[in-house]
Amino acid sequence: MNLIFIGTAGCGKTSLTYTFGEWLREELDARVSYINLDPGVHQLQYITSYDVREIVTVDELLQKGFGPNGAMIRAAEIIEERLSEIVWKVNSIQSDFKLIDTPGQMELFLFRSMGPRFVEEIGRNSTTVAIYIMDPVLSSSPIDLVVSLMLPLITRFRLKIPVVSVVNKSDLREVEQMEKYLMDTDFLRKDLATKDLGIIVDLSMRCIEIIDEFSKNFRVVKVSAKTGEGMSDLYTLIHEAICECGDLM
Ligand SMILES: Nc1nc2c(ncn2[C@@H]2O[C@H](COP(=O)(O)OP(=O)(O)OP(=O)(O)O)[C@@H](O)[C@H]2O)c(=O)[nH]1
Ligand SMILES: [Mg+2]
Repeated sequence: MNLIFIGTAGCGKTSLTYTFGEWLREELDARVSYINLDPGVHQLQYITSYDVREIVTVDELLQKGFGPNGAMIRAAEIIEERLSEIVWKVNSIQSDFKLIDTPGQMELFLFRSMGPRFVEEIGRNSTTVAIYIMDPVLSSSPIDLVVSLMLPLITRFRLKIPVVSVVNKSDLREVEQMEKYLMDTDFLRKDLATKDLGIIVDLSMRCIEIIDEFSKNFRVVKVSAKTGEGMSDLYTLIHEAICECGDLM
Protein backbone atom coordinates (compact mmCIF):
# COMPACT_ATOMS: atom_id res chain seq x y z
CA MET A 1 0.00 0.00 0.00
CA ASN A 2 1.21 3.49 -0.85
CA LEU A 3 0.37 6.28 1.57
CA ILE A 4 0.96 9.79 0.31
CA PHE A 5 1.25 12.58 2.89
CA ILE A 6 0.17 15.92 1.54
CA GLY A 7 -0.71 19.34 2.91
CA THR A 8 0.26 22.99 3.11
CA ALA A 9 3.82 24.04 3.98
CA GLY A 10 4.74 23.19 7.57
CA CYS A 11 1.56 21.22 8.35
CA GLY A 12 3.67 18.27 9.50
CA LYS A 13 3.98 16.01 6.45
CA THR A 14 7.51 14.88 7.25
CA SER A 15 6.84 14.46 10.98
CA LEU A 16 3.61 12.52 10.46
CA THR A 17 5.19 10.31 7.79
CA TYR A 18 7.77 9.30 10.36
CA THR A 19 5.46 8.98 13.39
CA PHE A 20 2.86 6.94 11.52
CA GLY A 21 5.56 4.77 9.94
CA GLU A 22 7.07 3.94 13.31
CA TRP A 23 3.57 3.19 14.69
CA LEU A 24 2.96 0.76 11.80
CA ARG A 25 6.29 -0.91 12.54
CA GLU A 26 5.79 -1.18 16.28
CA GLU A 27 2.07 -1.95 16.50
CA LEU A 28 1.56 -4.07 13.37
CA ASP A 29 5.05 -5.41 12.89
CA ALA A 30 4.70 -4.12 9.34
CA ARG A 31 7.50 -3.66 6.83
CA VAL A 32 7.58 0.09 6.27
CA SER A 33 9.62 2.07 3.78
CA TYR A 34 10.00 5.82 3.58
CA ILE A 35 10.11 7.68 0.30
CA ASN A 36 11.08 11.34 0.11
CA LEU A 37 9.79 13.32 -2.88
CA ASP A 38 10.76 16.72 -1.45
CA PRO A 39 13.83 18.09 -3.25
CA GLY A 40 13.98 21.02 -0.81
CA VAL A 41 14.18 19.26 2.54
CA HIS A 42 17.39 19.47 4.55
CA GLN A 43 16.84 16.98 7.36
CA LEU A 44 14.62 13.93 7.67
CA GLN A 45 13.81 11.96 10.82
CA TYR A 46 13.58 8.71 8.85
CA ILE A 47 15.95 6.66 6.74
CA THR A 48 14.77 6.69 3.14
CA SER A 49 14.40 3.72 0.83
CA TYR A 50 14.16 6.22 -2.00
CA ASP A 51 15.11 9.90 -1.90
CA VAL A 52 14.41 12.23 -4.82
CA ARG A 53 17.39 14.32 -3.74
CA GLU A 54 19.57 11.73 -5.47
CA ILE A 55 18.29 13.35 -8.70
CA VAL A 56 17.93 16.99 -7.74
CA THR A 57 18.04 19.33 -4.77
CA VAL A 58 16.68 22.85 -4.48
CA ASP A 59 20.01 23.90 -2.92
CA GLU A 60 22.08 22.93 -5.94
CA LEU A 61 19.69 24.88 -8.20
CA LEU A 62 19.98 27.92 -5.93
CA GLN A 63 23.76 27.68 -6.28
CA LYS A 64 23.33 27.65 -10.06
CA GLY A 65 21.58 31.02 -9.84
CA PHE A 66 17.89 30.15 -9.70
CA GLY A 67 15.76 32.23 -7.35
CA PRO A 68 13.90 30.47 -4.49
CA ASN A 69 10.68 29.88 -6.46
CA GLY A 70 12.44 29.25 -9.75
CA ALA A 71 14.59 26.59 -8.09
CA MET A 72 11.55 24.75 -6.76
CA ILE A 73 9.78 24.87 -10.10
CA ARG A 74 12.89 23.69 -11.95
CA ALA A 75 13.30 20.87 -9.41
CA ALA A 76 9.70 19.80 -10.07
CA GLU A 77 10.36 19.86 -13.83
CA ILE A 78 13.47 17.69 -13.42
CA ILE A 79 11.47 15.23 -11.29
CA GLU A 80 8.74 15.16 -13.95
CA GLU A 81 11.31 14.49 -16.68
CA ARG A 82 12.70 11.52 -14.75
CA LEU A 83 9.43 10.24 -13.36
CA SER A 84 9.61 6.78 -14.99
CA GLU A 85 12.95 6.13 -13.32
CA ILE A 86 11.62 7.32 -9.93
CA VAL A 87 8.48 5.20 -10.21
CA TRP A 88 10.53 2.19 -11.21
CA LYS A 89 12.75 2.59 -8.14
CA VAL A 90 9.78 3.10 -5.80
CA ASN A 91 7.98 0.10 -7.27
CA SER A 92 11.01 -2.11 -6.77
CA ILE A 93 11.02 -1.49 -2.99
CA GLN A 94 9.60 -4.45 -1.08
CA SER A 95 7.44 -3.48 1.89
CA ASP A 96 3.92 -3.60 3.28
CA PHE A 97 3.56 0.17 3.47
CA LYS A 98 5.37 2.78 1.40
CA LEU A 99 5.07 6.13 3.13
CA ILE A 100 5.57 8.95 0.68
CA ASP A 101 6.53 12.42 1.88
CA THR A 102 5.77 15.19 -0.61
CA PRO A 103 7.31 18.64 -1.27
CA GLY A 104 6.88 21.41 1.27
CA GLN A 105 4.97 23.53 -1.24
CA MET A 106 1.86 21.50 -1.90
CA GLU A 107 1.27 23.12 -5.31
CA LEU A 108 4.45 21.56 -6.72
CA PHE A 109 3.00 18.12 -6.17
CA LEU A 110 -0.69 18.84 -6.64
CA PHE A 111 -1.03 21.52 -9.27
CA ARG A 112 1.80 20.57 -11.59
CA SER A 113 1.70 17.24 -13.40
CA MET A 114 4.31 15.67 -11.09
CA GLY A 115 1.91 14.46 -8.38
CA PRO A 116 -0.96 13.20 -10.55
CA ARG A 117 1.45 11.39 -12.89
CA PHE A 118 3.39 9.84 -10.02
CA VAL A 119 0.19 8.69 -8.33
CA GLU A 120 -1.23 7.26 -11.53
CA GLU A 121 1.92 5.28 -12.21
CA ILE A 122 2.52 3.85 -8.75
CA GLY A 123 -1.22 3.25 -8.33
CA ARG A 124 -1.12 0.69 -11.15
CA ASN A 125 0.62 -1.87 -8.94
CA SER A 126 -0.74 -1.20 -5.47
CA THR A 127 -3.46 0.51 -3.50
CA THR A 128 -2.75 4.18 -3.01
CA VAL A 129 -4.36 6.53 -0.50
CA ALA A 130 -3.57 10.20 0.13
CA ILE A 131 -3.55 11.54 3.67
CA TYR A 132 -4.44 15.21 3.58
CA ILE A 133 -3.02 16.95 6.65
CA MET A 134 -4.89 19.98 7.93
CA ASP A 135 -2.96 22.54 9.95
CA PRO A 136 -4.95 23.96 12.89
CA VAL A 137 -2.82 27.07 12.75
CA LEU A 138 -4.39 27.86 9.36
CA SER A 139 -7.94 26.88 10.32
CA SER A 140 -8.81 28.92 13.37
CA SER A 141 -11.69 31.02 11.96
CA PRO A 142 -14.83 29.44 10.45
CA ILE A 143 -13.96 30.72 6.97
CA ASP A 144 -10.36 29.54 7.20
CA LEU A 145 -11.68 26.16 8.30
CA VAL A 146 -13.98 25.95 5.27
CA VAL A 147 -11.00 26.73 3.04
CA SER A 148 -8.96 24.02 4.80
CA LEU A 149 -11.77 21.52 4.32
CA MET A 150 -12.00 22.25 0.61
CA LEU A 151 -8.34 21.38 0.07
CA PRO A 152 -8.75 17.60 0.54
CA LEU A 153 -11.57 17.75 -2.02
CA ILE A 154 -9.23 19.53 -4.44
CA THR A 155 -6.61 16.88 -3.68
CA ARG A 156 -9.18 14.23 -4.62
CA PHE A 157 -9.87 16.13 -7.84
CA ARG A 158 -6.23 16.27 -8.81
CA LEU A 159 -4.97 12.86 -7.71
CA LYS A 160 -8.14 10.82 -8.35
CA ILE A 161 -7.48 8.46 -5.45
CA PRO A 162 -9.16 8.14 -2.03
CA VAL A 163 -8.17 10.98 0.28
CA VAL A 164 -8.54 10.90 4.05
CA SER A 165 -8.28 14.04 6.15
CA VAL A 166 -6.49 14.45 9.44
CA VAL A 167 -5.97 17.44 11.68
CA ASN A 168 -2.36 17.35 12.83
CA LYS A 169 -0.87 19.12 15.87
CA SER A 170 -3.71 17.97 18.10
CA ASP A 171 -1.46 18.81 21.03
CA LEU A 172 -2.00 22.52 20.26
CA ARG A 173 -4.85 24.53 21.77
CA GLU A 174 -6.04 25.78 18.36
CA VAL A 175 -7.49 22.32 17.71
CA GLU A 176 -10.19 22.68 20.39
CA GLN A 177 -12.24 25.28 18.53
CA MET A 178 -11.70 23.52 15.24
CA GLU A 179 -12.98 20.30 16.75
CA LYS A 180 -16.16 22.00 17.97
CA TYR A 181 -16.89 23.15 14.43
CA LEU A 182 -16.03 19.80 12.92
CA MET A 183 -18.27 17.88 15.31
CA ASP A 184 -21.24 20.16 14.83
CA THR A 185 -21.67 21.66 11.38
CA ASP A 186 -24.81 23.52 12.51
CA PHE A 187 -22.64 25.34 15.03
CA LEU A 188 -20.20 26.16 12.22
CA ARG A 189 -23.05 27.41 10.01
CA LYS A 190 -24.51 29.52 12.84
CA ASP A 191 -21.14 31.06 13.58
CA LEU A 192 -20.61 31.81 9.89
CA ALA A 193 -24.04 33.45 9.66
CA THR A 194 -23.01 36.01 12.30
CA LYS A 195 -20.15 37.25 10.10
CA ASP A 196 -20.83 40.40 8.17
CA LEU A 197 -19.06 39.23 5.03
CA GLY A 198 -21.84 39.07 2.45
CA ILE A 199 -21.11 36.78 -0.45
CA ILE A 200 -18.19 35.13 1.36
CA VAL A 201 -20.64 33.74 3.91
CA ASP A 202 -22.97 32.50 1.13
CA LEU A 203 -20.03 30.89 -0.62
CA SER A 204 -18.85 29.27 2.63
CA MET A 205 -22.35 27.85 3.26
CA ARG A 206 -22.38 26.31 -0.22
CA CYS A 207 -18.90 24.88 0.33
CA ILE A 208 -20.08 23.27 3.59
CA GLU A 209 -22.92 21.59 1.68
CA ILE A 210 -20.42 20.15 -0.79
CA ILE A 211 -17.99 19.12 1.95
CA ASP A 212 -20.86 17.54 3.90
CA GLU A 213 -22.05 15.59 0.91
CA PHE A 214 -18.69 14.34 -0.31
CA SER A 215 -16.63 14.03 2.86
CA LYS A 216 -18.81 11.66 4.86
CA ASN A 217 -19.93 14.23 7.40
CA PHE A 218 -16.62 15.89 8.08
CA ARG A 219 -14.95 12.69 9.15
CA VAL A 220 -11.61 14.11 10.19
CA VAL A 221 -9.30 12.37 12.60
CA LYS A 222 -7.16 14.26 15.10
CA VAL A 223 -3.51 13.28 15.23
CA SER A 224 -0.27 14.57 16.64
CA ALA A 225 2.98 13.73 14.94
CA LYS A 226 4.61 15.12 18.07
CA THR A 227 2.90 13.01 20.75
CA GLY A 228 1.79 10.06 18.62
CA GLU A 229 -1.90 10.61 19.40
CA GLY A 230 -4.42 9.28 16.89
CA MET A 231 -2.25 6.85 14.94
CA SER A 232 -4.66 3.93 15.32
CA ASP A 233 -7.56 6.21 14.28
CA LEU A 234 -5.61 7.18 11.18
CA TYR A 235 -5.01 3.52 10.40
CA THR A 236 -8.74 2.80 10.71
CA LEU A 237 -9.58 5.77 8.50
CA ILE A 238 -7.22 4.54 5.78
CA HIS A 239 -8.81 1.09 5.92
CA GLU A 240 -12.28 2.55 5.66
CA ALA A 241 -11.15 4.59 2.66
CA ILE A 242 -9.96 1.48 0.89
CA CYS A 243 -13.14 -0.47 1.68
CA GLU A 244 -15.42 2.35 0.66
CA CYS A 245 -13.26 3.36 -2.32
CA GLY A 246 -15.27 5.30 -4.82
CA ASP A 247 -17.43 7.43 -2.60
CA LEU A 248 -15.04 8.37 0.17
CA MET A 249 -12.99 11.56 -0.04
N1 LIG B 1 3.08 20.97 18.10
C1 LIG B 1 3.25 20.21 17.04
N2 LIG B 1 4.14 20.56 16.10
C2 LIG B 1 4.29 19.76 15.04
C3 LIG B 1 3.55 18.57 14.86
N3 LIG B 1 3.92 18.02 13.69
C4 LIG B 1 4.86 18.81 13.15
N4 LIG B 1 5.09 19.86 13.97
C5 LIG B 1 6.06 20.95 13.78
O1 LIG B 1 5.72 21.67 12.61
C6 LIG B 1 6.89 22.06 11.92
C7 LIG B 1 6.85 21.53 10.50
O2 LIG B 1 6.90 20.12 10.57
P1 LIG B 1 7.32 19.24 9.32
O3 LIG B 1 7.09 17.82 9.67
O4 LIG B 1 8.66 19.62 8.82
O5 LIG B 1 6.21 19.74 8.31
P2 LIG B 1 6.19 19.60 6.74
O6 LIG B 1 4.79 19.73 6.29
O7 LIG B 1 6.94 18.39 6.32
O8 LIG B 1 7.02 20.89 6.33
P3 LIG B 1 7.52 21.29 4.87
O9 LIG B 1 7.91 20.02 4.18
O10 LIG B 1 8.68 22.20 5.11
O11 LIG B 1 6.34 21.97 4.25
C8 LIG B 1 8.07 21.54 12.74
O12 LIG B 1 8.53 22.56 13.56
C9 LIG B 1 7.46 20.42 13.53
O13 LIG B 1 8.14 20.18 14.74
C10 LIG B 1 2.62 18.22 15.89
O14 LIG B 1 1.92 17.21 15.84
N5 LIG B 1 2.51 19.08 16.94
MG1 LIG C 1 8.46 18.14 4.87
